[in-house]
Amino acid sequence: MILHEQIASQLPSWRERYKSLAKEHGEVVVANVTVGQVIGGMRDIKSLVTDISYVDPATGIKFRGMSIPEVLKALPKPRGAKIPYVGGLYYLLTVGEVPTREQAEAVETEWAKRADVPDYVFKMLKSMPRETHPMTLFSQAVLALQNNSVFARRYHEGMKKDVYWEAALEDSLDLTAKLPVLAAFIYRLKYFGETKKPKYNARQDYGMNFARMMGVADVKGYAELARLYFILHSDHESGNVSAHTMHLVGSALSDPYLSFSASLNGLAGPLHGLANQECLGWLIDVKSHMGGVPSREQLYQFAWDTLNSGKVIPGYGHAVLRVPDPRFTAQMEFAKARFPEDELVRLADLVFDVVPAVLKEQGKAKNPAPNVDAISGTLQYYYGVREFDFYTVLFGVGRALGVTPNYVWARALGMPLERPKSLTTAMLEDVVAKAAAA
Ligand code: HAX
Repeated sequence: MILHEQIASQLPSWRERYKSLAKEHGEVVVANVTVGQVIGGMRDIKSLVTDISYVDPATGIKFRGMSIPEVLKALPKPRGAKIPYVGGLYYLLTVGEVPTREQAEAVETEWAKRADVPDYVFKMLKSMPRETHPMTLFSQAVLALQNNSVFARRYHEGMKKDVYWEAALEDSLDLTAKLPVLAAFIYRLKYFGETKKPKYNARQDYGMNFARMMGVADVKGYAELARLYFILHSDHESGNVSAHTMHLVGSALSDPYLSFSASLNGLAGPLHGLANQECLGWLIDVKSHMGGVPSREQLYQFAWDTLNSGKVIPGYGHAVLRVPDPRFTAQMEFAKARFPEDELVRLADLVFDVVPAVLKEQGKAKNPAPNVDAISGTLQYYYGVREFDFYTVLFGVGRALGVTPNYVWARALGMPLERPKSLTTAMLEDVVAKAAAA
């Protein structure tokens, strides 16, 4: 299988570099850790390694060293499409090289072979109360698949450490292949009461399959958006909650299903993936409050009213980025190229014009610029996917494309159990007292 061969050929040199860092340079200091970081959510502590993506505060995410516009330009596209194959992105993230059309299509073929979901998973989903949050259903479905884990089975049979990654890759491909089916089934079940098992079509790509299984009216248009959305949400280096959770749980040698289900549970938090449903809610609130797209002055006032009521303006600010998120820009360009007159797109554009200034005046947010969530719901809404609480599931499908290659490489490089050290408050106060006395 194509990804397997590529990883296998790169592995000796990566292992050598990794081993040399650990064995010969283990004592070299990377950075100091401050009290502020210890009590501040470990913010910015440089303590993780990944070669799959890197977030530059000044320019945004780079996938294997490539910016979003470069990735969207370089990856092969399905015939007649403007947005690349998701399989090509998966190849790029996993292997570190831009694939040829054949290589991208080989990943798509691999997914088509593995997309079948066992019946008991649908039964389980159907038996859940209808009001269950779709992220809960999604995470449960992933967990339900766990008994098919090649990694777990082979581990219990006595797998050698240096081939962990092969079993991890098997699970990763099986899992990512099934996610569009699960997500689309949850969508049709929860909001339309449909119980029919969606069918993956081997002649269509990942994005087109998803669009068709979702049952949207404009399948071709939505397939383009689905590809863009999954690509943009795939990876954001490894310190964010969903990626870090996958890494942490995986470091205990929990298989990819167990690890990704945990990752989804982190993604479901309001400060992480759930933010995208809140962003669109805020935009629609503005629209209904003002009876349409407001004037700049009205929007300025509405933004201040939101802040004065103690709420954040969703879609703005970022823990690491200090510029507009290139994932926001890519989605805004997508919308402006296809439906520039849409009211919500015009409103999102106006918000982009007004809100950064408001946040700057308030002076709290370190980054007053938009993040990925400021526009993503608007695009879904345009294509008729208007159930806000489903949006995080879409994020989850995308996120799997980044966290599973990370999982595979973590096993390939023999990354150890993650175990940071804790201190008590008194110990921390002692550190401060000693620093003051010195
Ligand atoms: N509106 C109002 N206040 C904001 C703000 C916003 N959009 N963004 C930051 N602030 C405030 C913070 O609440 C914080 O206030 P306090 O000091 O009173 O606690 C202060 O500015 C400093 O925060 P920061 O250091 O700039 O930002 P953080 O790293 O703490 O948080 C967040 C980053 C993204 C969580 C934050 O900007 C926020 O809450 N934004 C709105 C929600 C949102 O868009 N979340 C989606 C993030 C993207 C993502 O990860 N998706 O999965």
